Amino acid sequence: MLATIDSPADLRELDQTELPALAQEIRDFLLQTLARTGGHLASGLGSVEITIALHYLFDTPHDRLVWDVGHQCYPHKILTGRRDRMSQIRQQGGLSGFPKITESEYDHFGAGHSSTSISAALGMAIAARAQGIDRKTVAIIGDGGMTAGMAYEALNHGGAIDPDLLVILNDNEMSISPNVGAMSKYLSSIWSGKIYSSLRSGSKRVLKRIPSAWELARRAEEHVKGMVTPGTLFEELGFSYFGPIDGHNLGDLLSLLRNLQKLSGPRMLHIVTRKGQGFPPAEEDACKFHGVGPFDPETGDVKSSAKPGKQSYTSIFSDWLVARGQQDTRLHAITPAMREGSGLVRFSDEMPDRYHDVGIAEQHSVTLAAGMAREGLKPVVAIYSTFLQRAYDQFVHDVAVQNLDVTFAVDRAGIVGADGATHTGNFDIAFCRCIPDVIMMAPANAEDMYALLNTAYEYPGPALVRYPRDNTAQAQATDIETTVEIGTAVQQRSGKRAALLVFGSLYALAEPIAEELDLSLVNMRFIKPLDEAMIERMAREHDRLVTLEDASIEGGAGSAVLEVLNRMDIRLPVLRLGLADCFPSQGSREQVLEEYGLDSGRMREAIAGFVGD
Ligand SMILES: Cc1ncc(C[n+]2csc(CCOP(=O)(O)OP(=O)(O)O)c2C)c(N)n1
Repeated sequence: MLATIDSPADLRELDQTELPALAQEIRDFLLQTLARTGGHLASGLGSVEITIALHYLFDTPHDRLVWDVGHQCYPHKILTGRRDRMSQIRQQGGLSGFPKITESEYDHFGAGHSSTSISAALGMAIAARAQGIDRKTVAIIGDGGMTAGMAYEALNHGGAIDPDLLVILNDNEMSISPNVGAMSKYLSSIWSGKIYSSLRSGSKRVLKRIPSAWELARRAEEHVKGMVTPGTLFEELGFSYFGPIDGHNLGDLLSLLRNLQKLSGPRMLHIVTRKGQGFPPAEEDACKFHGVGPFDPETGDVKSSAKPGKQSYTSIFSDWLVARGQQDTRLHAITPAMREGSGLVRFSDEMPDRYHDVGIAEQHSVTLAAGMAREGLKPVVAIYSTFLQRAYDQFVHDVAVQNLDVTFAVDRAGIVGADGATHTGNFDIAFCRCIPDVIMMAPANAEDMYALLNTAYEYPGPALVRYPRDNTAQAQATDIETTVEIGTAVQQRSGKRAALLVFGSLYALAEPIAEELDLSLVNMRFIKPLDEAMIERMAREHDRLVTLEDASIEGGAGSAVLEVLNRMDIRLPVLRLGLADCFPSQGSREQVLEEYGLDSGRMREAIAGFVGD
């Protein structure tokens, strides 16, 4: 059946009785495809039925579907004419792993970061009304997405202005790891409470009897509402609440959605699904299969990507955090919903009282840390560079202005690979280095990583260590002692003509180039404060300077070097290597670095040309 569906129009040709079989085909297809490529599996397996139901009933692309985060939209891509390109998802030149407005007319709003869907859909619903267009708008958000403040800002607004907006709350009790927080408990209590069973039997009876007339639909609404008083919280916010219903039961989904289509105003449908549905290894360990590399579709065994003698920067941070936490009980670790990705699993197991998963709440995570620091704790916020963007004002206003002692472990700084532009951490240098009293560092290797984390932790104000989604040569030992003097760089090599000033992990690529071209080589370590004496000496001893960073050139560390030279009134040619003014594309980290001229071959060529070789 799936082979005959090239658009939702084809889907609508099917009889409703054929849809469960189609759901099975989509699952099989997803499994076989992602087993080869890897990607976001578990969430997509859980959203198959709701995707079918929405495209079956709603007039897409005229009606708008807005997927939150977007990692669960693979079934949507399969049903909207992209089935043949699924084997290239998240690869260079292939389909994005998220909805993307330039990719399809069915992708009504781009995503990647979570909890934007209700706001965007509300904006669209307001636009439809303002333009006199008869159209339905649907936001689909997970229970994880519902832990972010932005989702409530949108509910608060939408519930007061009567938009024609349907919010589907896809509740699987999982964020990437098990979901946290009071809202998560509230949703579970609705589902597990007695009300559920009475609703299920009651709603089936009701739905069978619902004729299409408006008045009866309204009466049905009242009836259903009467059965689901636990949704009061959403009702109080102005949303008519429906559910919870089993989000894998296509019959129930279609019946209820048909009636919801006839209503207007802000409505919320709460569906309960299972992450990884239909693939036992993913049902049992949804976290492992949230975003997964290639795996065996029979057993679920994931192919190892470990490289001998190498270690990820994340795992070094993980080792450091555990060791430092054992030594200092003031250390509290905070993550906005990224326990696994940020390397906090061991810390959470070993020091659960000092571990805080705050949900997808980056803003809160940073101000929470500020509050802790104000009272003498030593918080470490583990956060991806791209998600730190969410907490910029909290970083400036709550931490930096008050010069509070918060350590930021900024992971995924620079090129991230398959997630592409929405997740690339290319802006953190530019947006952090303009803030007074902050120190910002970038390690060139494992030993640096330990030393700079120790330095950040000892520093009594805001300190950031940025490191990439990459491996480095294995560290000799876990070092929680060594610190370095603030604002000092290390000259590693003396050469002729030009000096290569390297900020961070691209150092490993720069070293052989410096050897080959006989250039001076400096591991800058600090982005802020810069080692101005070193920059001045390098500028006076050489004809040219080259700066290198895994970050946006605009506003980046190389630009900071130019500012220093300008202040010193030193004039010499400077080549700044980094990410040009762009939203970097997706691919493997190596492919993307190559695309932007940051692989060793192209870098060597650019530097050789610049120094006149
Ligand atoms: C602002 C932001 N922070 C963190 C993430 C990382 N992230 C991606 S998916 C996800 C969990 C989403 O859970 P949920 O919305 O319930 O969807 P599910 O995968 O359970 O279907 C998280 C934390 C993100 N995408 N955006």
